[in-house]
Amino acid sequence: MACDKMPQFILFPKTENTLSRLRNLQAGRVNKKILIDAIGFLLIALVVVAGYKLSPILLPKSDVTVLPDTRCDLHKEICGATLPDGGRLELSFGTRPIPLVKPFRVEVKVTGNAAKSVAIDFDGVDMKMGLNRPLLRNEGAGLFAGEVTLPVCITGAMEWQATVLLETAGQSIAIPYRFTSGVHQ
Ligand SMILES: [Cu+2]
Repeated sequence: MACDKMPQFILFPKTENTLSRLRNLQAGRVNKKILIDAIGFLLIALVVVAGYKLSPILLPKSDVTVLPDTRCDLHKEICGATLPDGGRLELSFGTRPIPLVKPFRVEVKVTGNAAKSVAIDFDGVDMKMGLNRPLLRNEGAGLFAGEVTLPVCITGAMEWQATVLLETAGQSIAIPYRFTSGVHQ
């Protein structure tokens, strides 16, 4: 009656060899399944971690967003913004109108507020143009400067957003400026 309790033994010769081979085969299948599950899980974890790490790179992170003065044209003039805790910021480009493909100087002047660092992020409003975010050098007395080169847009005219990213002791402030490029000059 031992056979009734272990019906699988009827189907296979009762040799130790076959049984151990069967066990190895089953163990192998289980191991393979666990391995595939583990790889799947690791891939998902990798995507989640990469997405989390990349998100502040792709979308500049800030505590406050301040809109610049309206009706200011960066192609022609210096454009200011009033900072949340008082103080002013002025953005200007060394070459005007703003050129494409040729590098130009970017200047940010901060007054009435201690800036720790200033970067500027250039991207298309309706078109992702890749990461273009120079960190500006501190030239002293609240002046931060650097160089940037903008690519030509294949569709011709396009709207750009130049977001000044200002780090002060207390907070990070984003000031999104807009301008259009590729219009015949
Ligand atoms: Cu474009």
